[in-house]
Amino acid sequence: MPTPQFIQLYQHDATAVAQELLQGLNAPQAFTSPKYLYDALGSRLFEAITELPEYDLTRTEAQVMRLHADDMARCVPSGACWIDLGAGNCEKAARLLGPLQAGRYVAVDISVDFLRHALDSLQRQHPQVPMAGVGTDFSNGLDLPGALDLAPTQPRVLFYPGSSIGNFTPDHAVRFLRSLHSACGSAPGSGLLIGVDLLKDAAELEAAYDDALGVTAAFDLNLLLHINRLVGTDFAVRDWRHLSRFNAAQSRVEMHLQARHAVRVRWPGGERLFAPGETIHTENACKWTVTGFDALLRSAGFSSTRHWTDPASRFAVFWASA
Ligand code: AVI
Repeated sequence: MPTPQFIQLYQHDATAVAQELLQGLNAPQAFTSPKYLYDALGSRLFEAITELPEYDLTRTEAQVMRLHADDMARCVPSGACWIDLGAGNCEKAARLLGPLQAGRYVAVDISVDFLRHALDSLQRQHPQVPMAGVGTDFSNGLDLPGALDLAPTQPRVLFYPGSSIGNFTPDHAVRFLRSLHSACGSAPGSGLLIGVDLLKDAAELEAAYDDALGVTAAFDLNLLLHINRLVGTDFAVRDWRHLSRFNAAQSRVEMHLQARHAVRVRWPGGERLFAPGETIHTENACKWTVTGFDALLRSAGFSSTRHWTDPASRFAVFWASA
């Protein structure tokens, strides 16, 4: 029985993290990177979000994959090396490895500790598919480690489901997609399979990011507790409220934490006073049209694209050939 290979590249640098967070908190419009939403509790709250009636992205993407599996199998090369970005519990790729005949599977996430359990059990289900887990922060571009020893002649399928690309600004998205294009390598047939949430009614989008149960509010507010641990700030959750706003000019839902009254936040060596109503911008979720996303893929270097949607055209999955 083969065992997966594990490679941990990312090393937590407490000073660099604190510097990055304080730079954002001190900016005229305070902001934080959405990656800090995902501590252990944040990751569990995100899983709960995917079950909410208002948040249909995850369910609709799964529906698109199910409805169009046969057509996708005709586009995606068989025997390919699948590189699953943000793999987590490897659940989404697990449904495709068999039907799309993967020849190798590489799960990528910030820490191999998130991957070990899922990869060990996936390996038992597919003993013939060599598997590896890579712990790396790929948010600023994907760099695959030489230790994977990827075969130059084996086609690669970069798999980036979940519309996480929506959490990048368009400029950042194009730079990131360029790095995925080069990670496709030079074997013919390689490409990117990516899920994208599509533009829809503003009220519906705002509700998807501000559900009636308050799970998304908890997910956003939990960021403050995470920052307290990372930077030594003294944020009190009760001083803040969660906001979800659709910004039509930028075609994105924005999440903000808004000060309920004047709030002084202190940390070792500094402080900031937030006026009543002032916000910290915590996440963008860009919503694309099919033509807009197609153009983005092409400007990142991908040649031809195919896409599939659900019957109501709420979500699209694109196959972009390298
Ligand atoms: C992970 N990402 C695609 C989610 C989204 O829809 O932008 C994160 C999220 N934020 C609030 N709800 C879900």
